[in-house]
Amino acid sequence: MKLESTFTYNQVLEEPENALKYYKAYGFLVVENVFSLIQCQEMKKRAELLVEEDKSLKTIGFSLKKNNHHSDNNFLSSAYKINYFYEDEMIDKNGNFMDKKINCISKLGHCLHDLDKVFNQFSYNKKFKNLLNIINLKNPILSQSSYIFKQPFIGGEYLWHQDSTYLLTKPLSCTAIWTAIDDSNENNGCLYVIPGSHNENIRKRVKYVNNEIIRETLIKKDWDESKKHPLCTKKGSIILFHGSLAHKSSKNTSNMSRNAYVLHFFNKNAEYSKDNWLQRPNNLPFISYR
Ligand SMILES: O=C(O)CCC(=O)C(=O)O
Repeated sequence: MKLESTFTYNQVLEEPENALKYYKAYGFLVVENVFSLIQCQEMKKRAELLVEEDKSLKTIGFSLKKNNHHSDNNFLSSAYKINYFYEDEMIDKNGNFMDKKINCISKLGHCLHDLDKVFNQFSYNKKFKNLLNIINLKNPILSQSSYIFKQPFIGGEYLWHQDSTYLLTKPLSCTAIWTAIDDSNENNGCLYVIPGSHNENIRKRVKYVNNEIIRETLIKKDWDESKKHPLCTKKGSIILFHGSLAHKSSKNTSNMSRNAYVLHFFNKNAEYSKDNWLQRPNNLPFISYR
C-alpha cells in the first residue's frame, strides 16, 4: 500500500482490513472528512473564547525547545485542569505578554475533554471510538487533550518525540488522534512522521517521581531527518498514530494559522504507569470511552 494513501471515514469502516494493514505498516492513518468545516470552526471559536477568558496578565511561558515546561506547576496541574501555555518568544523577561494574548498562546491543555462542554462533545464521539476499534484499541481511555494554535509566524517547533515517552502503559497502548482544525502544510507547521518508526523502542522517558520530573535517555540515537514524511491535511481530517511513532512539527513560517486538537488514548486493560506525569486526582478519575 502506498505511503501517500489516505482514507475517508467510510472507507475505513467499509474496508477495515486495508486501514489496519496500512496502520501496521506505517504506524499512522490519515482519515479525511471526519469533521465538517462548521465543526472545526466551532472548536476554533471555543478555544479562542477560552483564551479570551484567561485573565492572567503574566505567564511563565512554555518552552518547546528546552522542554523545561515539564517542571512547572502549570504543567503538572494541567492533568486535571485547562491550563494556558504561551510561546516563549512572546513573553518578555518579566513574564509580560508582548502582543495580544491570542497571538502569544501556544496551547491549551490537558483536560479539555473532561472539563469543557464543547470539547467534551467532540472528544467522546462515536467516530473516534470506531477508528480506534479498527486498529484494535478496543477499550480506549482518553487521558489527555491539547488544543495547539501554531499562530501565523509565531507558532513554535515541536521536536522529534514519541508519545509513549510521556504516556507509558504496560503493554504499550498510547495512541493519538490529531485533528486538523486548519489546513496544514509544510509552511504552516504540518506534522512530520517517520513511517515505520512505531516498530522501534521508546528512546526517551519522561516521568514524575518524588515531586520531580525526570528525563531519561533510554537509547542514545537521533531520529533520521532524511526519513521524515510530511502529512499535509485538510481541515476536518484526522491523523491517528501509534504512541511509538516518531513525529515533530516545524515553526509556522506562514501567515496562516495551523490549529489542531490532539487527543491521547490508552487501553483500559493495560497498566497505566504510576510514574507518568499525568495523574488524575480521586475526584476526577479517567472516564471510560463510551
Ligand atoms: O501539533 C503539533 O504541532 C505537534 C503535536 C504533538 O506532537 C503531540 O501532541 O504529541
